Amino acid sequence: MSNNEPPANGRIDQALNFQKYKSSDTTDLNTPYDYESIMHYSPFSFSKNKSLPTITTNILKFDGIIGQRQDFSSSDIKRLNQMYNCTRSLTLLDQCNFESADICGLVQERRDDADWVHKKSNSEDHDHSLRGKCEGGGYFMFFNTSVGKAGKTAILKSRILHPRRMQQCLQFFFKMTGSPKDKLVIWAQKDDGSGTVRTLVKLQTLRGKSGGSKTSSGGILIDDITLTETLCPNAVWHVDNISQLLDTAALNYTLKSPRFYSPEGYAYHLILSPRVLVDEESEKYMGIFFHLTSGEHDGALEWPAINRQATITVLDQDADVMKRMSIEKSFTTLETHVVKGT
Ligand SMILES: [Ca+2]
Ligand SMILES: [Ca+2]
Repeated sequence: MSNNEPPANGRIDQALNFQKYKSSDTTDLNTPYDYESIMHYSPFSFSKNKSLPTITTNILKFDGIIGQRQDFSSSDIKRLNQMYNCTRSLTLLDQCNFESADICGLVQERRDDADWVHKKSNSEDHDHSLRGKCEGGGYFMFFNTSVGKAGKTAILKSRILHPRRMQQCLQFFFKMTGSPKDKLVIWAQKDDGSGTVRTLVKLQTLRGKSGGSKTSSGGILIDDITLTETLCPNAVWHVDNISQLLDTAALNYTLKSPRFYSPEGYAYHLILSPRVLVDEESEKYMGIFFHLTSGEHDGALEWPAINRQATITVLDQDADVMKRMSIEKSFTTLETHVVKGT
């Protein structure tokens, strides 16, 4: 169909309703394509022959949903709130928990070798959003690397997002169960300066588990993607079985993090003490300590490291970034903290 012609079954006098618009002429207000919108036309809108549709959906199950006039969709409400300057999140750009078949408007690339599969939790692979809390529910995206030729690729692409700030942080949960040769590559496609989004920047390459067999027997799972307009944490320390540690660890038992480096190059460790004795009656506190340690760049750094800020966040892992109740504490290193050697 050209820009101004209706489909074969569309009424000529309604051609206006079939016009295509450039993304620069419209705005999606940072919301995904919305099959459930109260504004969406139905399959037989403006048709000459009422038994043939003018609109069919790429995801079949939405054929019966488009054109609904029952109520606003959740994205309709989000867009209305934005258009009329009602409350909106200042820092959340996008998030997806893959619980709906529309996979938040992410698009499967057609010119690659395969597609990601929208998969339901099973006994081996669990969804992250619901983590078994809801029986029979929980979806994630899966790329099977155990079949097909070596080097096959499946690309999942977001719609164009419109950031409002200078910094963005992309976070998601993933699991790679295949061979060490499996790769999950994160790309960002950016404005090339002329308003066209096409400049590709490789952000990171994640690899399958080391020590696995040469031929892959598993795949790649992703879930709970969030894109916020904040600084990403400098380092993430994942402590397994934290609930169990909080209940059963010996008093004043400590756990040491790997060595991390700050953006400036200072090396540091975190120490976690799951049960700390604060006073005689109580031993229910968890302590987290931060200390600098020797590192590869020490010779080139300024010492003592005064007026540097450290922020420690205990991350609530709720899949919905808006509902997380994380705890955050910051402190700045001062002259008075320096312990002078003799
Ligand atoms: Ca999920
Ligand atoms: Ca594909």
